[in-house]
Amino acid sequence: MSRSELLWEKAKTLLPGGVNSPVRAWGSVRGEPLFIERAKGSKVYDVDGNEYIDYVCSWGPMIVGHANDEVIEAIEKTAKKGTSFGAPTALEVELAEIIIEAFPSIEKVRMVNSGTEATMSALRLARAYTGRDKVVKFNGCYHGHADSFLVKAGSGLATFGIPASPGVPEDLTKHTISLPYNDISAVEKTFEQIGEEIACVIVEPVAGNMGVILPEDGFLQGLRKITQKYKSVLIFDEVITGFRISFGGAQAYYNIEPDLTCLGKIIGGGLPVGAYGGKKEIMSLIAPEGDVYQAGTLSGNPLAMSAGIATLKILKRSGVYENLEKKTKRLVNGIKEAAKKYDIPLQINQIASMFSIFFNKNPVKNYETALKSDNEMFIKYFYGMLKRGIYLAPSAYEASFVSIAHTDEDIDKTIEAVDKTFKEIKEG
Ligand code: KE4
Repeated sequence: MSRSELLWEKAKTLLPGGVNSPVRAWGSVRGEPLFIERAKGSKVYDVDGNEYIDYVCSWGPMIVGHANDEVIEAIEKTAKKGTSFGAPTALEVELAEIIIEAFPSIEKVRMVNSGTEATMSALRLARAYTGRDKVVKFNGCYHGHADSFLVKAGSGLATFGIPASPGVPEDLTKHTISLPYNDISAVEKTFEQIGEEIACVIVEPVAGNMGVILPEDGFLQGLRKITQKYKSVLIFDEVITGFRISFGGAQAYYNIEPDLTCLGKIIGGGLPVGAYGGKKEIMSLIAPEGDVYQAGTLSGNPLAMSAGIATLKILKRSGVYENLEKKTKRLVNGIKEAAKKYDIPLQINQIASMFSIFFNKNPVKNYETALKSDNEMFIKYFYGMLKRGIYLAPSAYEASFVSIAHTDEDIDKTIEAVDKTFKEIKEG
């Protein structure tokens, strides 16, 4: 047995499903996960010494590459002075300043320890600010595992969410309405019916949890207009897109100003982090300035702050996003050419340095279409790429990410692996 296999057998006796987060268990690709021992730049290495070009990037955070020298140096320097004080530090002020400068819609920001905490707190804040209980989300968007977001769409419009997990009370999810992504008329109809009861709309401005799905023209603008009309709070969940799509996130790219923004992943440079922020008028309700309670022992942790600051300083340098997009587009074009060469029906949604492949004849513009993709093809693709040294997310409904550490040689090797994998699939 390989070391991965031995560790897997042991992990399954100690951790639920052998993992600390479900998607890592490779259930969607019916496999057994590799245990990763170390990583550097664009590469990850499993415990058996195999090297892979990594497009998971820890689900987004590692945009400057694994074990980036500047990030590691910042963490080491900070760690030598202690790891956590439970007291204010200059580092959290510095990271807050960088975020507020990058996101004009954010006048005040609160650090937390995960994206889930960020969206959970933003929802509580929106409910307090409006005095309303209802929340609108979108099918296929994932905002972390807070109860209010674990809902399945009700059967018709404006019908309330059904719990998507045991342990989530229907009493809570009845306040959540989940609508089809990119369907602005469904949002209009819902607001016409119960707009005065809706505290907020929360949306991934570019969806990254049903595969990558881009907002159709007018969708985000429509959300902004409707929430202003009904005085509901518009929350952009930019946990993935923040500092990924551009230094100012998706809101800068699409020039839309939400009322609250949730961040995570990249701003912690690979350490546990989340943040939510927005207009002073709203954020001032958060304790201790206001009465909306939210707290956290390790919020603003010095190590996470220093890793985040080092990461954002690198991203702020000129040409970073142009280069990321150029590499990503070259990879995507190479994949499209290989699909054409072997006549494999495929859609690719790409923006900046994130993309997804759908084995689907039709353009994928919402969750309902994404679900019609050929998952068996994805599994063949996943393993075909893995055996050729390419490490992809073990699910058709996750995003692939390119980092500044991915070289031209990495991109060439990946395109070659795609060609060989598609050839192998075609020849059966
Ligand atoms: P965390 O609690 O996992 O830090 O963040 C939750 C979250 C919130 N909002 C968006 C848009 C997110 O994508 C996430 C978390 N993303 C998933 C993968 N797409 C994390 C991976 C995992 O669950 O292990």
